Amino acid sequence: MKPRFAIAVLLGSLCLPALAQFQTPEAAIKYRQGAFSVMAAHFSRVAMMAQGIQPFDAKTAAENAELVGNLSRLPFTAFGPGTDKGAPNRSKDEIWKESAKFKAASDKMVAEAAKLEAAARGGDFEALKTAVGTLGRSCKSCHDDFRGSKRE
Ligand code: ASC
Repeated sequence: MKPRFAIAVLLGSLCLPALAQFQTPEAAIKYRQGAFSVMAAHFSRVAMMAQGIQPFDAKTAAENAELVGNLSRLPFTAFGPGTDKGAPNRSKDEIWKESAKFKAASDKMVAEAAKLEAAARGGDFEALKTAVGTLGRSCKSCHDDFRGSKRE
């Protein structure tokens, strides 16, 4: 390895943890908002079937629940330090002040989304209803604790 290249690689790897995936706080905020919003769209398609608002179709439920499972794993990485401001958002300071509690809530949501995915794949309507209820409560509990009114 040429020395100049080696230095570039070293500098690149040193910058990586800080910048993990986002160049700016605004980019992180928009990313997590986008992930939540697409997740909500797919969750609501499953939830509407579970609630009898839409007819139950096992294949549609499984496809949407799989997306919910995958999308649930995205937002947490976009709540890094310093991403409280940079674009309008509803994050509360508790996200960073009680970061272990926030991480636990996020992990719970991801786990419940995985259960929803498994239930939908199994095709059992009662199991799907239960999983929709648990995941919905996990969304709500995190909103109650960590989502506030809009800030710039
Ligand atoms: C949704 C959605 C949420 C949750 C929450 C459940 O479909 O967008 O944030 O369910 O409302 O209480």
